[in-house]
Amino acid sequence: MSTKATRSLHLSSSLGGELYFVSSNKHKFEEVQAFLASALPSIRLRFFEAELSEPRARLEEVAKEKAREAFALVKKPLFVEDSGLFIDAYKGFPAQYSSWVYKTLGLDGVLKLMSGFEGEERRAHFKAIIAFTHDGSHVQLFEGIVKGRISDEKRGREGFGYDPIFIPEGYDKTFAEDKHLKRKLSHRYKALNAFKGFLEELTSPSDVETKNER
Ligand code: ITT
Repeated sequence: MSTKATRSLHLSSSLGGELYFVSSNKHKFEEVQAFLASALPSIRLRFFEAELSEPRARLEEVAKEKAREAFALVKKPLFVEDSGLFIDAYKGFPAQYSSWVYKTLGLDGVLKLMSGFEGEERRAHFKAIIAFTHDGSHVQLFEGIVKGRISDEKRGREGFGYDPIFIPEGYDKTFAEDKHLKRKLSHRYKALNAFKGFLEELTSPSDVETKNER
């Protein structure tokens, strides 16, 4: 059996059909749950609520650190996610400071920062990094990005965080105005889709055998 196939089998059995999502954000969990319930119904998703430390580093580094810290608490296969809003006109700010900016400046503060910017100058994107670990040491990352722009005003009541001021590319509604739009296009759903491919490979015995035969 190839090393990759052995590892897949080991990972698959350590997963045991159960997977933890660790976060302080219940809205995120709801979105993750909605996705996995229909995409991978065989996996039992558990929510472990915890505020994990977020060093001021790139999302990838933050997500890795969060996964390792979460494993010390849960000691079961798990994933975490770190996201951020990146505004082109501010060279990607607030990025890893997204949480802090949301709590301090708030949406009105961000809209103020954007006053005087028009059209292309309002371009922004969301990025999500999912970090999965089954042993607290190996960490796999999955990325999702959605491009869009900052709206002129807050619109909509769905979603959370920056959703009322983010309009995905090719549309005129904010994520907070249309949760179906968010479900279809968001950074989180794209990262989850990539993660889903990995989980499918992990939990499908026939796939392991096929690889084994190659
Ligand atoms: P964790 O415990 O999972 O880290 P969090 O709310 O701290 O939850 P992040 O650090 O990943 O999440 O998010 C940084 C900021 O970006 C935070 O203010 C969120 O509200 C915001 N954010 C994340 N995902 C979002 C989304 O899908 N739509 C709008 N805002 C989002």
